Amino acid sequence: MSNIDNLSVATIRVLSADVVQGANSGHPGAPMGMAVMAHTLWSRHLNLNPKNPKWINRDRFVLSNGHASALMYTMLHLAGYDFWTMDKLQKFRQLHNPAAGHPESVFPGIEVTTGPLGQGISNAVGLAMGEAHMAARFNKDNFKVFDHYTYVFCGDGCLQEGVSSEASSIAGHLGLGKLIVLYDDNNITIDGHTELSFTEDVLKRYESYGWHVQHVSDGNTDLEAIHKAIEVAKSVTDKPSLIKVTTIIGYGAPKQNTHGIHGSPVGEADLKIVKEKFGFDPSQKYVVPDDVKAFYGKSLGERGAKLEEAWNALLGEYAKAYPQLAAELKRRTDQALPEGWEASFPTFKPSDPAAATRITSGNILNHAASLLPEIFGGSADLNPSCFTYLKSDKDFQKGAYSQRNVRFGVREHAMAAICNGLAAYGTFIPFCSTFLNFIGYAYGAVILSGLSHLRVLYVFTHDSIFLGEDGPTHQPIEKYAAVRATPNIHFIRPADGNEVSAAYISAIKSVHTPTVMSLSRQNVPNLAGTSIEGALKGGYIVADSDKPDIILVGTGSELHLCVQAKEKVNARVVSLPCWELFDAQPEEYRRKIFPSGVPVLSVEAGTTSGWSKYAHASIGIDVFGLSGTISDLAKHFGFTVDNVVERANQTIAFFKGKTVESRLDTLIFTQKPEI
Ligand SMILES: Cc1ncc(C[n+]2csc(CCOP(=O)(O)OP(=O)(O)O)c2C)c(N)n1
Repeated sequence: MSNIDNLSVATIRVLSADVVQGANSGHPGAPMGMAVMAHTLWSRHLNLNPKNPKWINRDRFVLSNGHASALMYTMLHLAGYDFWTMDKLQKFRQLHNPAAGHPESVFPGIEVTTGPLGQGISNAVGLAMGEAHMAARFNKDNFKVFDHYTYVFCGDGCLQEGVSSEASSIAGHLGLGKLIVLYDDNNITIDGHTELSFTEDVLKRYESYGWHVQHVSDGNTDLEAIHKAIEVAKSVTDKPSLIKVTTIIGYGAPKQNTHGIHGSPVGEADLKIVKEKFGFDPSQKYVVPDDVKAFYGKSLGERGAKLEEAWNALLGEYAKAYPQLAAELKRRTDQALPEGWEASFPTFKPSDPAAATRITSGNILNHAASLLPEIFGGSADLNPSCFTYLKSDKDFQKGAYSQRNVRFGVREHAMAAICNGLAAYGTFIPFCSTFLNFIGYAYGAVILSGLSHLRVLYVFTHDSIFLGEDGPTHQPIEKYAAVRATPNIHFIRPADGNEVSAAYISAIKSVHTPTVMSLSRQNVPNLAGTSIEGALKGGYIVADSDKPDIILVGTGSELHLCVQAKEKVNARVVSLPCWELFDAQPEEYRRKIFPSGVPVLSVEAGTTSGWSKYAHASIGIDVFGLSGTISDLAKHFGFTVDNVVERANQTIAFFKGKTVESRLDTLIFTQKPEI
């Protein structure tokens, strides 16, 4: 290594260790071990402009082993991001400081939120698919407006996770040549040596996925070998690349090569030894030598700024040659929706034929996709059931990256993680589909959609016991409550066609929030009184009475039971397709819907958990479902008009003569959710 490379690598090791020591919390081992990888990639390969972190043709860098966050902040600081001041590094892991425990994508230079192992590398597959699609749609001869790499750092942990196997398998199938993963092979995880639980030949596994694989045997000092391996990986254009880089965790620390250095600070005394070993003054902290600053300013900062300048010039020429495409590209990168896009969403009348909301969803998704080319996605092998195939397009496959239908295969977790990557890319509205109950498989990534403020459309069907004969393995019970309890997710369970239109409009408009749609397998009638405007408020009155004895509130396929029950009960009927949207309405509006003095009975074919927020009584299901015909299941679980009428009368009788406070009269001491 040259002197400046040596000094830079030492700076990365020492500064990362200082950052963790300062917080007295964090993970110094991986940053110290990966310092040569980081320095090689960032100073010689990574194309980004720290002065414009959102430059659309930047390389994407993902730190999949997010616990090595001290390395992320160190590199962002060295790279010259104005945002990433030394002060922020010194407040690592302190409340409200962006240098959080694990990297969070709301901050500049961090592409995706990582920490739950396996997610980052899977998001990166989405980022690489995003680049491939944008290039196929927008590039022209001599105008490579989209032309960049997606780089990933990951460790043993990420490659043990199932989600990374799913995502890597599809990445190999798709031949994503611009995805390059550097695997920190240090043989240590939290419990100890990888011999305890991880002994397969990872390179062989990846080779069989269809990846190009290489091994760098000395990742602690051999910068040139890492550099060369990255060069080779870049030259392989038809396969993703995995470079296994063997390193020593905590390189340079007395506890190096042990799990003791994985997740605890180096320790003041040992840190002095580290600093002496690397030629730093042990009495000083948070030091970046001027030479290193200057080197990064040139090797990354100036280089990146020049690259963007050249790209801007290219874009200028492109705009002259292809003005319409250039305008569309600008709209996509601005994430602006075309004027008047929502006006054309269909409305439905009671005379329109009954239809399963999954089928209406299929039609509306196709309508939306015809207006918005940024809609891109697919199904986990359930297109014929979920109706999520875009008729305008063919399959997104190797050699057909311009198409929009992704065949995710039976890989629900990776599907959701890939959609997060696509959303994070910045020019997509990704969607994906499976049965609602299988959200359990995808949940690790779904939570991150919410946490990372990513607009992903989860089109989940077969949303209740009324899927029938497939039985309890496929019937969601607790899922409604689980999703509703997750912050920053809209769970929308539309009752009919109008509400499906509303679900899509809301999902597309919610730029910073994912939407989980809960759609029926079985037919539901189009109801009088439903509307797009009402459903967009999350809850509204569908049918009313002068002085109702009871309020029947339903969602999805149970709303029509409430409407029919009203013929025999003096009731107001409320549709509540989305709690989160409803809770965000002004208090006055919410109180008009659920006033004091009238008991509320909820009717929903899932867990009753959570309904006490609005209702005094509930018809629901708090056991697993059963296999059977729809009508037998309806009778067994009490989802018949007769039972709703009977329970309504019981509820009215129970509350007669008692003071009925609105359930909204509850004090909830909590942070307000962002909508
Ligand atoms: C999904 C998930 N499970 C568990 C953890 C807790 N965890 C953090 S790091 C780690 C071990 C990772 O080992 P490796 O990737 O080899 O990291 P290194 O020891 O090299 O730092 C574990 C289990 C996590 N962050 N995410």
